[in-house]
Amino acid sequence: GARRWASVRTVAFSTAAHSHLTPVAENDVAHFSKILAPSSIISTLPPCSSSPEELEPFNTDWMGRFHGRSSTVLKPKTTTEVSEILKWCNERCIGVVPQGGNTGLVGGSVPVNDEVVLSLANLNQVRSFDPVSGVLVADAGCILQSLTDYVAPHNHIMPIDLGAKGSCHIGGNVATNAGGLRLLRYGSLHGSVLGLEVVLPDGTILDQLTTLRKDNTGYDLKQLFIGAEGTLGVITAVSILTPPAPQASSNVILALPSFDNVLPLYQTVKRQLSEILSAFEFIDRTAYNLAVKHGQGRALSDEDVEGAECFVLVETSGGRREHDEEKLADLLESLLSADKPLVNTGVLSQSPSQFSSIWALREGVTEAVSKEGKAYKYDISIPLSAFKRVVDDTREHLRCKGLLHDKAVKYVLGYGHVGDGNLHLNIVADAYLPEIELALEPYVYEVVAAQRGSISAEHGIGAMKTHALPYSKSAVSIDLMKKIKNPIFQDSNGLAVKFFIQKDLSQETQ
Ligand code: FAD
Ligand code: 2HG
Ligand code: ZN
Repeated sequence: GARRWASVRTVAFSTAAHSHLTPVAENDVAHFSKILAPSSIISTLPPCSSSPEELEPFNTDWMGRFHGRSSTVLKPKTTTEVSEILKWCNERCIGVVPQGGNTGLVGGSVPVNDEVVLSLANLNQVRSFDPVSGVLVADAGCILQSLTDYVAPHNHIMPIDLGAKGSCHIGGNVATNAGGLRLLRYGSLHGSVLGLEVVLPDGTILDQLTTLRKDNTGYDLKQLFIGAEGTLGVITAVSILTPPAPQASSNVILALPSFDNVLPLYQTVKRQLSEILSAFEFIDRTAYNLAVKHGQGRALSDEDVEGAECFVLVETSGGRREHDEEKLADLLESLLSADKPLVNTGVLSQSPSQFSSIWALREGVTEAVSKEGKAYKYDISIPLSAFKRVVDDTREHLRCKGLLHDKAVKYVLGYGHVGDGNLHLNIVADAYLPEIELALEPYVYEVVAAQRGSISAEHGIGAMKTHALPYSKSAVSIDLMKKIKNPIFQDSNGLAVKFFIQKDLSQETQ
C-alpha cells in the first residue's frame, strides 16, 4: 500500500510543494460541527470525543487487508451538507474518501492515511419511483437490498444483484460500476443508470438526475462518474431503470466432469434456453468444496459431486412458469442423455428455498473464502478457454516458489461470470505475507496482459491496482484519464488540490 501511494502522489500532481495533504485539525472538526448534526460526526478530535474503536470499522476494508488511520468520519444527511464538506476540504487540501457500504474488494473505500471518511450511509431515502416507467430515484446511500425490497411490491427488480447486496450502497455500486450476477441479462450500469447527482471536489453540485430514457444533448457526463471510484466526485443520488420482475425464475446446478465442457455447455445452454437464460455462473471444485464446508448452501449429494471438476449454475427468468420449466427440464434431459454427456448430473430447484440454496453456493464463495483465511483477489477478464489454465498455472507457480503449504497458501480457486468472460482468481492464505504478494504480482498481471485481458473486470482499481493500470491501459489512455481528472482538481489558484489523491487512477511509469 504505502510504498505505491508515495509514487502516485508525486506523479499525479507534479506540483511537488503540494504533494502532502493537510491532516484534519480541531478547527476543521469544529467547522464540521457547524454544518452537521452531532450524531453525524465521529471523531477522536475535540470538540468530539469518539473512541478509536468507533473509527475502526471505517478504517478497515471488508477483507481486513487495507487499513487507514482516519480520525474523522462525516455522515452527511443531505446533498447540501456533502457540498459544504467538500468545499471546506478542498480549500484546505484535506483528503476525502467517499465510503458506501465498505464492501469493495480493492481497498478503495478506506483511507490510505488520515483522510476524512465521507460516509454516505445517512443519505438513504428513496426520492421517487414511477411504476409505469420503472425509473427509481434514490439517494446514494440506499442499501441495494432495501431498494430491491422497495420496488418488489411494484413487481420490479433492481438491474443489479451481488453477494454484498445486504451492505453495499447503490452509490457504491455506481461508483465501482459493479457487475454482479445479472449483467448477462440486464447489461452494465452504464446502460441502466439514467441520471446522477454528483458533488464535485470544490463543492459544486452537478444535477444530472434525469429520468429520461433518451437525451442526446451534448456529452453524457454521468458516464464519467460510473466506475470512477469517487476520484472525480461524490455521487449523492442515482436515477436507475428497474426492469419488470420476471413472472418465473428457476435455476439448476450442473456438475461437469471436465472444465473443457464449460464452453460447449455455454453454447448449448444459450441455444436451447435462448431468451429465458438469465445467468450462467461457474465455480471450480475447490470453490464448491469451500462453499459447502462453510455452510453456503448445498444442493448436490456426495455421490452427485463425485468426479466433478467444476460446476455451472444456470438461471432462467421468463414470462410463463410452465413454459420455462419445460425448457429447462428438456435441456437437462438432452444434456444427460447425450452420447458424450457434457454434465455428470444436475439438480433443478423445486422450491424457492432450493432456488436460494443453489444461488447461495455461488454467491457464498466470497464469504466462505473469508472464513477460511486471508484472500488475494484477482478479478480478471480473460478468454473463457483460459479460465482453468490460469488457476492451475498460478497454483503451480506458487508451488514452485515453495509457498503452497499449510503455513502460507492453502487454496487457489477460480469462479466467476462465464457469460461475461470474468474470472475471480482467489488465493487463500493463512495471513497476508509479502512473499506471497511478491510471488503473485506482477505474475498474474503479466498473464492477463499477455492475453490482452483486463486486470480489473468489475471490482475497480482502488488502492490495490493503481500501479497495475498499465497492464490493461495504454500510456495514451492513462494520460487522457489524468487530463480529465486534473482540471477538476484545480483550485482557484490553478494549483492541483489533493483530493481523492489516495485513489488517483494514475501512476508512475514503470
Ligand atoms: P464501497 O466499498 O464503500 O466503495 C467502493 C468504491 O467506491 C470506493 O472507491 C469508494 O470511495 C467509492 N464510493 C462509494 N460510494 C461512493 C459515492 N457515493 N460516490 C463516489 N464514490 C463512492 N463487485 C462486483 O462488481 N460484482 C460482484 O458480484 C460482487 N460481489 C461481491 C460479493 C461480496 C460478498 C463482497 C464483499 C463484495 C462483492 N463485490 C462485487 C464488490 C463490492 O461489493 C462492489 O464493488 C460494490 O459495488 C461496492 O459498493 P459499496 O457501497 O460497498 O462501496
Ligand atoms: C463474485 O462474483 C464477486 O462473487 C466477488 O465479484 C469475487 O471475492 C471475489 O473474488
Ligand atoms: Zn463477481
